[in-house]
Amino acid sequence: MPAAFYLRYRFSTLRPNGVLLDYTASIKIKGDSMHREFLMGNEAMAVGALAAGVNVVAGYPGTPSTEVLETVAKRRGEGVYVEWSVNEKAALEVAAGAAYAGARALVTMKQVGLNVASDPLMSLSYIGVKGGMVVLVADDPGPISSQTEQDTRTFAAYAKLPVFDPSSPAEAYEMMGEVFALSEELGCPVIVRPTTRVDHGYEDIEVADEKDWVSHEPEGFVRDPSRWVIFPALSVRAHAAIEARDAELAKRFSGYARNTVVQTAVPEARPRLGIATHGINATYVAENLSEKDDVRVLRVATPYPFPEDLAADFLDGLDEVLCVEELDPVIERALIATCGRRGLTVKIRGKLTGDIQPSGENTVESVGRALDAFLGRESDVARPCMSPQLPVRPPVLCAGCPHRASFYAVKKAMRGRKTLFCGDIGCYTLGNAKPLDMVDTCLCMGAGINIAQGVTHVEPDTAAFAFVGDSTFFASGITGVVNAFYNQANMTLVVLDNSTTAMTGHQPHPGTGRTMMGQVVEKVSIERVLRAIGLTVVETVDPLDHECSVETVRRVADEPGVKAIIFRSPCVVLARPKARSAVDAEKCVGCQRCVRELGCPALVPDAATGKVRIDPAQCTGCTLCEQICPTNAISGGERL
Ligand SMILES: Cc1ncc(C[n+]2csc(CCOP(=O)(O)OP(=O)(O)O)c2C)c(N)n1
Ligand code: SF4
Ligand code: SF4
Repeated sequence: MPAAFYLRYRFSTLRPNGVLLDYTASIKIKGDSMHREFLMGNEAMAVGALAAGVNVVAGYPGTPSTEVLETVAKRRGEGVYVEWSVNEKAALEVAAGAAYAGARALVTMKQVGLNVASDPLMSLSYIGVKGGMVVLVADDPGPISSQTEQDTRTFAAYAKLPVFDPSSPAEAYEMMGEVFALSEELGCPVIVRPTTRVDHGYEDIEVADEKDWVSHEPEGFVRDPSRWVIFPALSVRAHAAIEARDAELAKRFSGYARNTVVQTAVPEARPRLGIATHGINATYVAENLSEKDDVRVLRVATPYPFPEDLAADFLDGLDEVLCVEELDPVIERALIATCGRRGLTVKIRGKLTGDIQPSGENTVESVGRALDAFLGRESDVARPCMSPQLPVRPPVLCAGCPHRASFYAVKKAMRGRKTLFCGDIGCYTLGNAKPLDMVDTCLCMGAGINIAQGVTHVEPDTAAFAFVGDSTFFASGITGVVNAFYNQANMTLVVLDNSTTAMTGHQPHPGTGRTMMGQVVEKVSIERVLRAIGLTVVETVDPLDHECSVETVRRVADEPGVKAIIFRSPCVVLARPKARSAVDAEKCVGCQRCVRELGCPALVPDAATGKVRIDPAQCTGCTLCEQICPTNAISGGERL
């Protein structure tokens, strides 16, 4: 089965120790009847999990992982339970509980989500599971849409859990059955870590017909405190067992068919140079090699436990190896260790030697340049045409976004005062852009509320505001408010409630009253949560009512202690306009106050006259500009 994948690399396969071995995969996701589908990598993994008989799927949205769970929700059969959990820690614990009860469970998140879920994951590594449990963590080289460029392969080694690194949507689909089988066999969670180009790349792949999907009946939870209750005595035993298991697994992975050594088909070749790679980089390497290149290639699909025996076979007879990797130099370090342990004198090059860029995403072009230098060749490999340089377009809040109105109201209300505006993660981070310029700090989800408290301990005369989105409030904001209230902080919490998780594609959350199973449920009220914590000043305002918003901020900010304003107005992508605003050119005096103060992309100044017109294709009729124009030149807007 995997051989077909490697045929695309135009190499003849070579394993110095003989035939490629596959470990037993008890979950067959290749059925008797197959069909082809053009799938995104994330869709492929979702379908792979369903075909492998997954029973319970939980996750928290985050690019580039989000579509996995959304596809499960769309394509699941009756017996499959799916939820957007309140955050990644909750998701991982829900999946763990299901796996304790013998279910096959999948949990999905982006790489920074694993930081949130790391507490249960580290302990779960010791406790283990009964049903197969797959932890799907999407990494984001670049980063393109994340705070960090962390590498889940490194995290997996830290957690001492096996990790699989797919290099294409088709392989990611096939791996799902293998990892569920392995997890069940070993009794531990297994991590799958695709990167953005595998998550979001499309491929025409062969998948099992639905009638052939595995049906898995969980045994149910069997009470056994000696197994499910973590205590130091259990951890002492478990740690020793994990070390032994991972050493054994490293040997076994040397025979795993997706860990491969291949070499170019140059007649009489005796390559002295090797390339070690992984994931999507394996495809970039293949794109950049031709039959003329006399080179041996190691592709590592299981970076932890590292398949050292296979790596030693690969290194045998080579002078130098270039490690083509993204994020951490995981393979590079493992090869250096292999050489050290086995007394091999092969020079290992890569990120640590400056031959591969130490950070950022690799491309076909950047890998091509690195290979040209390493192989000492004039490149005659036809490179795919470079995409044209596009104008730089910094991200901005959408026209009519209610977050703009909220920021503008706070800005106006607090003008002239010593303030601190702590932001957070979501669309509203874009409030940092000029002309709003309303985000002084942004660290990670939920952090702004605590950072505001920290600053005021040092600067008590600062009026501190913490802006948090509704999804972020539920994910990791509530504990910050409890901390503030309990520790007698003096700050204003501003919840920007657009009734959705907008940044990641409008997923439901506890405040929306919808679940991923399609149920309409009681909303968790942000007001009631805040009052239950003990806040006595909690005001809810429509940010598009500018005057009322400014007056509320002025009043609330002067209250002592922790107080809250909830700016509630639906995301503009979900609330279409009834009528758009327009500028009366006769009345417009060209002062450009609307443009200078709001920065709405629908407001277009005329370079010659200075007068402004409104782009009807973008305007959402939010009326904010109407409310601030000094000559009442703008009118006509209406929101549904
Ligand atoms: C730990 C973590 N998990 C997930 C994400 C991905 N993510 C970025 S913003 C966001 C939530 C945004 O929703 P909300 O707070 O409601 O703000 P909105 O975008 O709707 O304005 C999520 C889940 C992340 N950055 N960090
Ligand atoms: S009404 Fe004004 S501020 Fe609102 S979207 Fe239209 S142009 Fe922008
Ligand atoms: S604020 Fe009013 S008068 Fe000034 S430029 Fe905008 S539309 Fe014209």
